[in-house]
Amino acid sequence: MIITDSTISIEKIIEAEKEKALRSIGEKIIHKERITEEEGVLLFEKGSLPFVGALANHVRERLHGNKTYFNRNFHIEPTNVCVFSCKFCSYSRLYAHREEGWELTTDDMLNIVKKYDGKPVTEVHIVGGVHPKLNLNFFADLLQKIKAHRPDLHVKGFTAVELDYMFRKAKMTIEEGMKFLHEAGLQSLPGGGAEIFAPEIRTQICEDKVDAAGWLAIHEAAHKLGMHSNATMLYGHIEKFHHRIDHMERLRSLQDKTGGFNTFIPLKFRNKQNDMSNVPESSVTEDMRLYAIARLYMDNFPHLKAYWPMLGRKNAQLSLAFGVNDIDGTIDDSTKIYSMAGSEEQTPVMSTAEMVALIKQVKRQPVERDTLYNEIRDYSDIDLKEIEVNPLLN
Ligand code: MET
Repeated sequence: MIITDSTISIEKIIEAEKEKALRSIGEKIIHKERITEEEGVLLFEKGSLPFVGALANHVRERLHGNKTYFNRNFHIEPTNVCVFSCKFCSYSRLYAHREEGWELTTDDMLNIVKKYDGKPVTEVHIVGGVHPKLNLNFFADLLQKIKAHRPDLHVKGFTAVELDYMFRKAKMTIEEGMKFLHEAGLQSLPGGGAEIFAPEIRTQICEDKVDAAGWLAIHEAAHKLGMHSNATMLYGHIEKFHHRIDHMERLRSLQDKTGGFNTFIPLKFRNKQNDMSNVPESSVTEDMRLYAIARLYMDNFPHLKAYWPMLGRKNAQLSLAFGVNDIDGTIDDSTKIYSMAGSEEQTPVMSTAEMVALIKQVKRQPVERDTLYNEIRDYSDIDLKEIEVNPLLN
């Protein structure tokens, strides 16, 4: 079935589905009932793209209407030198080969922040390799200096993997370490390092970094301090459908407990220049099915994000019809993680005008947000030409 007419009701789409078990999942979704793990797996096994897509779009519009969020942000990647050897990673260099990588000083990083003085960015996103010589005090000092220079810039930084290493080296508990960094200026956590939680996959692709329980405990500790965080899932490699659902289930359970997650961000495995280059990448169809099923399963996550530097901007635009309501930020060519893994976005930068045009082209409503999803500006009625010429808007 091809959905070409947006006036076809979701009830009709469910009714037309041949598979009874899928029809019953559809009924649950429209009655706002939670779907089970078995039903999640069934959607992956049997749900056609039009079926899961229409349901996900229904949920997305129920939650957010046409609103599509983005922010104005930049990244700092302090180093790509890393103690870990994740097989899917195209970015890191071991300490023994650090001359092939980069190690920024505090001043280098402050100079990156200063480059944005007077520019209307609202967030800096800090992630990178887990460097054996950069410790908790180094990063606390960096946070303090960034906040002293620009107090209104929201600092979202360090994956649970990076934090786990920092806290262990500092011999602090998770709670102590998190409080220490929070007081130094850390406001939110990004979602990275989650990969796939199930140990039979995790040990094959990233055996030496923090396990599922450790990752979740760090996010829980952040939530307890009133901080918010995001969660990712690296998909499309050697995991099976039930591993994806198991991953989402663990996140959904923690979210029931804390409510501290903002956004779920599926991350597509890209296969260039890494130890898993023999594994083929997922198709765009499978990517869109994944977004849709994630929207249906993660019923307590307010937002679903398509990270465009990984997916390419055109596919990120397409995902707006499959449950996605956020396409991350302007980025300003400040991250190398996915370009090094072979993404078509080799220099990830989008102006606000480009971001707005991308969203408007598919008849959605572009809304700039801050890290915590406070709305900053609705661009629906602002002319693209005006955005291009006004430095405060672009
Ligand atoms: N160091 C991070 C992690 O494994 C990833 C960010 S840089 C590739 O969680």
